[in-house]
Amino acid sequence: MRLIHLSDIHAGKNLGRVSRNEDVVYALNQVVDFCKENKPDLVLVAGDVFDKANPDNEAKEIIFDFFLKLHSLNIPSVVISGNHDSYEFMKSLKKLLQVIDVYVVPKPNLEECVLDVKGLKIACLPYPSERVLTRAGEDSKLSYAVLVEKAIKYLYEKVKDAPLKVLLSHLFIAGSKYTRTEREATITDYYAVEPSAIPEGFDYVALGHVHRYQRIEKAPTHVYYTGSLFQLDFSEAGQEKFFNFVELKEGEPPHVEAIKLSLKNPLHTFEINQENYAKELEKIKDVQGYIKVHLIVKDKTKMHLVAEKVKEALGEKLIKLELLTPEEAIKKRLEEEREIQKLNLLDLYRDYFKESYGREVPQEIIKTVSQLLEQVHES
Ligand SMILES: [Mn+2]
Repeated sequence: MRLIHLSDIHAGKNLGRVSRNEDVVYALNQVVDFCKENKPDLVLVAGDVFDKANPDNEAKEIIFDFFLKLHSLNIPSVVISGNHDSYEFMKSLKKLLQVIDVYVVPKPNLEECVLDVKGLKIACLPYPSERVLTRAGEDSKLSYAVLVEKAIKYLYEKVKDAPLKVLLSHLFIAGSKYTRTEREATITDYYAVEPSAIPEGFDYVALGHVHRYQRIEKAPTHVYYTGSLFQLDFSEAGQEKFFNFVELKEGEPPHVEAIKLSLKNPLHTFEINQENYAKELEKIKDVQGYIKVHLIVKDKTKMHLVAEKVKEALGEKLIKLELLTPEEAIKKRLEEEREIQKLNLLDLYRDYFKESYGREVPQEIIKTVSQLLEQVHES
C-alpha cells in the first residue's frame, strides 16, 4: 500500500493584494506528475484545502481540477477539513466528489469517521473545533486536549484489528515547530495535544495544521506534518516545502520519503538602509518571487522619496514595505530571531488575567474565551 500525504493547500490564499493561486497550481501539478510516475494507491489530504470558509471560484476550480486529474489516474483521495475550511462547505461537496473517488470527511463525527479504501483503514478526525468537541455534553468539563485524545482513542478502537491503519487529522501536537501562519489562536498550549495521545498501533499518522515539515519524534509511532505546499507568507520565507510518499507493509515500519516541491514564488525579506538604497536595490531587483522590505530610515525628510524608489525598482514583486527607525529595526530582528509571538489573543488574555488578578486563568474561563475567539473568527 503506497500513499501520498499532503496538507495545507490553502487554495485562494492572498498575500497583500496578490493571489497565490498560481503557487497552488504549481505545487499541485508537481503532486500530479509524481502520481503519474509512481502510481500511489491513495492520496490523503490533511485539511486546509481552502484558505477561506468562502473560497473564490478560481480556488474551487483549481481544487476540482486536481481531484479530477487524480481520478483520471485511477487514484482515490481522502480529504478532511482543516480549521480554515468551512465544515458546511466541505459537506456540500461530499456526495458530488464521491463520484470521482474523492472521499470527504467534513466534520468530526465519530460514527462516520472510519473509511476503508483498498483494504487500508483510515481513521479521520477533521479539525476538532472547540464547539464541536464540547457539544458532547457530559464531557464538557474536560479540557480540549483530553477530549481530542478521547476521540483519537475511540477511533483507534474501531480500526485496531485491521492489518494496516492510519490516522488522518488536522490538529496541533504539543512541541511541534510552527510558523505563525496557522492562525494564531489555534496554536497555543490550550489546543496542544500530547504526542503520547496517539496510539502506537497506527502504522502512520498523517497530520495537517502546522505549516513546517516535521516528524513528531516524541510520538510512539510515525507521525508527520508535511506542512503547507508553498510559503504562505513571510513567516515561512526560506522554508522548503514537501509532501510525503509512504509505503506501508504489514508488520513493518513504514517507508517514508519526503518529496521536495519547487516553489513558483519564493518569499524574501530584505533590509535596506536609506543611505545606500540604490546599491542595495540593485542587488535584489532580479530576485525571483515576492519581497518584503524593511526600509531603515535615519532622515525622515527624505523617507518618502526613498520609499518611492523602492516601489519603482521592485514593482509587482514588492508586497510589503515597512519603514523603520534603526532602533525599531534592531528590535524587529531580535523578535524574529527569538520567534517571540505575542499576537496570540489567548496568550495575551492569559497575561492580562495574571496581571489583573494575580493568578492563572481558570480552565473554565480559558474555554469560554477560546469559544468566543472561535465564534468571532467564524463570523
Ligand atoms: Mn493551515
